[in-house]
Amino acid sequence: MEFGDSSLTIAINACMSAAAFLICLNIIPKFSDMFIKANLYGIDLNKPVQNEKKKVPEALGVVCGAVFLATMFLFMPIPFYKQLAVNTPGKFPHHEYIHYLAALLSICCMVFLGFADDVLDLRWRHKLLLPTLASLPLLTVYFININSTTVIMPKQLRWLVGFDLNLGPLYYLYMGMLAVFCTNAINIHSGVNGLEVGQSCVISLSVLIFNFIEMQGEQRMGHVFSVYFMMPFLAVSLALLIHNWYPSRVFVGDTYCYFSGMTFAVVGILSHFSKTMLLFFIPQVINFIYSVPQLFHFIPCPRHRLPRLNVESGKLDISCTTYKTGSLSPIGQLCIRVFSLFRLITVRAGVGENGMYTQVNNLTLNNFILRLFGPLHERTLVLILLFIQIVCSCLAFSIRYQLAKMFYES
Ligand code: P6L
Ligand code: UD1
Ligand code: MG
Repeated sequence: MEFGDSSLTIAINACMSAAAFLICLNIIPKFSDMFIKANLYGIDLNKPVQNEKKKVPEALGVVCGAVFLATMFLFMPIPFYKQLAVNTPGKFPHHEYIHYLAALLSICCMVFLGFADDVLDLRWRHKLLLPTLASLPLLTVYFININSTTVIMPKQLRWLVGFDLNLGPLYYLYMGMLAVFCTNAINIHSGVNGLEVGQSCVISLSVLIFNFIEMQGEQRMGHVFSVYFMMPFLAVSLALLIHNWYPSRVFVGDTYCYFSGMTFAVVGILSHFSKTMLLFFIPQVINFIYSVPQLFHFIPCPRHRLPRLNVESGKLDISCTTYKTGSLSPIGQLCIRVFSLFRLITVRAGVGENGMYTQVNNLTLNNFILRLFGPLHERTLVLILLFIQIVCSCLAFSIRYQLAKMFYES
């Protein structure tokens, strides 16, 4: 396919994305009541008491996912219109077409499994299993069609391991883990109105910028493929963001987090920029690393770790987890000691009855920001977090284009 061709198909994709945006924007409110009737709702935990009984429809990400999939199904034949018009037997590029099918199968699986999670409230270990399962179609196609498992080594290491290193099966493990990481990292960096969708919008916009920069290079078709997925994704996400923005009229649910994480993983893997993709996840990586002690239960992890509303001031305070002093495992104690050494946590010993308990703030980036800036209004907190996401995207670009020069030629 020539370059002129792909600019036409990109333009068609952009128009279809605009239509998807408008459709999503209009149908999400219409679905809200149906979701509440079907018992798919949550309570906004950070709103004052008079609002506490108000049901907010949850898992509206499934509407976005459906509109996204429909858009892609309609779009899919378009990049192949020339071959379809002629349809010479044996000439159709099946190996290219199968990429679209596998990508959409993986995303579709993930939306379905994410919706199941929202309806059934699955356990944490399932949250690791589901993305692994959903990424299998993708990995199979990667194996059949691409099967490139070598990574280019930085200049400084070439004397030791050579120009490149074949990771073999480890590379497939890495790709499976990428899907698990992307989905769950977005899901746990959440809890204030608009954050889950907001961060996804910033990431997809960054990916689009990266794709348009790289489209001039050798790997053009990979980046065009990524653009085809990212534009409709950004469109449906923006529509959802408008409804999910403070004060939320709908919640996105785990469905959306899985859908968005999987879309990023699919695009990163099939278009060969998974490492650059990870660079756009810096806040999520930091939030994940900070959360590790609670995720592995070295420190108790309550069901919700989102910041707590101070009803008098109307602002959000840090939320805490409490444990009996001295009851932590040695690893938990070590985590507390290391984090306090770097002043990353607030520890209050001697609380509760008889002062037998210790309180630590929940280990999330949200709480960390609140520690730095003091109590904030929910909307301010989201804006700060999204601003951090944007700054980190700029950092990612400078790492990718400046720092990478020190390790790789060109
Ligand atoms: C395809 C191509 O562009 O080269 C890549 C360029 C290009 O290098 O590959 O993305 P690709 O593009 O497929 C590599 O092969 C860079 O973008 C890179 C291999 C080594 C990757 C190393 C790290 C990835 C970071 C993952 C990066 C080169 C510069 C390396 C600097 C490394 C610095 C990373 C800082 C990240 C991140 C900050 C993380 C915050 C940590 C906070 C800790 C408190 C994940 C980090 C995980 C940490 C456990 C198509 O055209
Ligand atoms: C993850 C987090 C949890 C956080 C939760 C909500 C971990 C390990 N898990 O759990 O700490 O509390 O997301 O984001 O980090 N809600 C709000 N306001 C919002 C978004 C959600 O009040 O802006 C509440 C609602 O009650 C909603 C519920 O969170 O019903 C949804 O939580 P869910 O997505 O099921 O939580 P997890 O993803 O399991
Ligand atoms: Mg969630």
